[in-house]
Amino acid sequence: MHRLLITGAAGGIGRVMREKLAPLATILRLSDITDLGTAADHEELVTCDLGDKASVDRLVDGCDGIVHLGGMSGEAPFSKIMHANIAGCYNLYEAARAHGQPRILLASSLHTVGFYRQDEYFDATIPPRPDGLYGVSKCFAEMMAQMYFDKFGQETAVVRIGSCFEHPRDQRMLATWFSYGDFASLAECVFKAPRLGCPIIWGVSNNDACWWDNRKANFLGWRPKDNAGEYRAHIEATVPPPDPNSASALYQGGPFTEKPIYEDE
Ligand code: NAI
Ligand code: 15L
Repeated sequence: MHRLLITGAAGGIGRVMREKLAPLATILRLSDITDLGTAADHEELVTCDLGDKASVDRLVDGCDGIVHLGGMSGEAPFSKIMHANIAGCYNLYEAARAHGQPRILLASSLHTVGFYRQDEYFDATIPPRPDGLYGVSKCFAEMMAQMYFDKFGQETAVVRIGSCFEHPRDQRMLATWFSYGDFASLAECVFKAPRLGCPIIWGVSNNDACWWDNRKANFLGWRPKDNAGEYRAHIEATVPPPDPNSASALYQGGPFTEKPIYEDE
């Protein structure tokens, strides 16, 4: 494709995808509200608040694909979730509708289903059980993707990311870890697929421990390669095991299930 937009490009996943996804497009348009450093020859840097509709409209103009990572990535007061995740998502879909419906890879989260237990195994047709306002905002984003597909034919890969970090960090992440390499290979499949539709895909590596059935996304031909199991011995040796009755051991959303509804500052 000619121009791929990555929102949230200054964030943890965005900084890595800035390098890994460069081969997918001639030009990478990178946006965030925070500093993005210096542009390489193939990069355009755009400071953009996702909550600002006119700015998002200009941001999306001329793009052939979007990896939407920007927004609040954890529990936060409602005003922040509302601005970045809910208004931001609406602004992005409206801009896409106005500018030729570029295919979108949407960063959803396991926190859409955080109140399911760790001894449950299911596919993406299970009803959501979000574990906080952040999870609810990701449910909203997933519904926006479905509605814009049904109403306008806008294609989106809804990726319910587990835990996307360099390495799994604790026992729960032995099941939820999503390696950067597997994220990048999924993005390649999403943007190269002749037909995408609006699937919900579990963003998770090929871990020995597994809570989610991804077979409905098999049509994409994506096969994650990394396995958090390779870190099990290291985690067990360095991270104290959680109390078996704690949220970290009981629920898929782990400690997110115990966070309060934060007040606005
Ligand atoms: P991050 O917090 O490191 O990056 C998010 C970026 O969005 C930040 O650079 C931030 O400045 C930007 N942002 C926040 N509000 C904004 C606004 N109003 N306008 C424009 N930009 C704004 O998060 P991370 O870990 O890179 O995650 C990326 C996406 O993936 C997020 O949407 C997150 O919810 C989702 N995700 C990440 C997971 C993970 O394990 N890293 C797990 C599940 C979902
Ligand atoms: C998420 O949705 C967060 O964005 C990320 O920072 C992690 O906390 C992840 O979930 C997780 O639960 O491991």
